Amino acid sequence: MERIYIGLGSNLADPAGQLRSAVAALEQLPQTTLAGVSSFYQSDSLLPGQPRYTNAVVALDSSLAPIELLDALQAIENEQGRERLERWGPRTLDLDILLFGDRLIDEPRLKVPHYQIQERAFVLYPLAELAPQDLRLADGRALSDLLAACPFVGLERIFQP
Ligand code: ROI
Repeated sequence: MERIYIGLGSNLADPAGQLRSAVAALEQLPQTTLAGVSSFYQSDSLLPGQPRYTNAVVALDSSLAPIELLDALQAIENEQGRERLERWGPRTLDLDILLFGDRLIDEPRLKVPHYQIQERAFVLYPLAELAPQDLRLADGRALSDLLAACPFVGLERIFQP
């Protein structure tokens, strides 16, 4: 079993409902138990001209292999109507593997820790709700240092619906 953190995001078709459906789907994954769900947060898109996003983080304990989990996450995204029209386009559901135990993964399909984790308040603050205070990423960076360098700006915490 490894502790895995998944970032969830949506900005189309009832984003909070999309996140709740995704949590229910994650709970059904084989060889996996749900260990925690953060609050939901709203924020403007990093790219202009898109609706606001709702984001959250989920903790899983799983014995799935990373690529098996990635395939399962993409299946959930597809089941929830994700259309891959443009790379950074609006989406009904985005599921990102943020951290996977102590692993450093650098494969074409999967880079862990997620490469933009340090820039994204909408990932770091919900992650901090679930992770131990002294968490270090597999690359040695302390979560507390990343939080200190990424102000809680533009985030609106919405209590878990
Ligand atoms: N902006 C926010 N606030 N949340 C996201 O999940 C998100 N995802 C994206 C882009 C378009 C970069 N902006 C985002 O992919």
